[in-house]
Amino acid sequence: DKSKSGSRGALVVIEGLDRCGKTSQSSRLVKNLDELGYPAELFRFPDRNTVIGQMISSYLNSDSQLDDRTIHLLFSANRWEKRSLMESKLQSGITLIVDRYAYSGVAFSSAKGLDIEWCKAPDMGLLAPDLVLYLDISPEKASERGGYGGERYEQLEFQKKVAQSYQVLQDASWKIIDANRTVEDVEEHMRDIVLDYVKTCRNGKSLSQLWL
Ligand code: FDM
Repeated sequence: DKSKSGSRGALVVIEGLDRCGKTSQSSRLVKNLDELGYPAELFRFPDRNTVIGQMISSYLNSDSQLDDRTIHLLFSANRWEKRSLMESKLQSGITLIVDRYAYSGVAFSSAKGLDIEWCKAPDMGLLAPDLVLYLDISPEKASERGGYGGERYEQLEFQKKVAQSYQVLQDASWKIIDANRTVEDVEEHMRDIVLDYVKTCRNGKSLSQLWL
């Protein structure tokens, strides 16, 4: 029974380097789950629609300058401001597909040289994902995909450091997806994995907190 009452949705995070295909795969995943009768919604961080999100957006476009710790805390605050909304959606049975999360926060800031434990601290206590899908592609290959846009972090040397930082963050909730395959192959693979988790969460797996 797909509309089982009282059962929660799954919290699924999609991570990876810029140009790995995260954003289009996240939308396809939401559509696929919906079509199979499992309600799903897309979240994306940074969420540029809030006041904090607008400060982040202006920083990413280089319209403003902020020191590394300040922008790190804004990215984290941008997740905290969505926490209760996310929790209520999950509790109402909606699966959330989240395009970037705290792992991006730590990977990008620690790639600048900030201490990793310092980077993790502000995100401790956010909702922990049931599953993290890491779309794995080499920094070189990502940079060839239609080229980078003009945003602050879209440079090969920096993306190489981000890839190394991501490696340190992997834990038991991660699955590595080979993102070098066709869009359709990646889509199908992700859908199958996520369906498993959606079913597990419906059967009563409880929500936990990140990095505590
Ligand atoms: N980014 C994203 C961070 O540096 N920290 C964060 O916490 C998050 C969520 O912002 F370069 C970086 C990653 C990326 C940039 O992301 C904007 P999108 O996915 O291109 O909007």
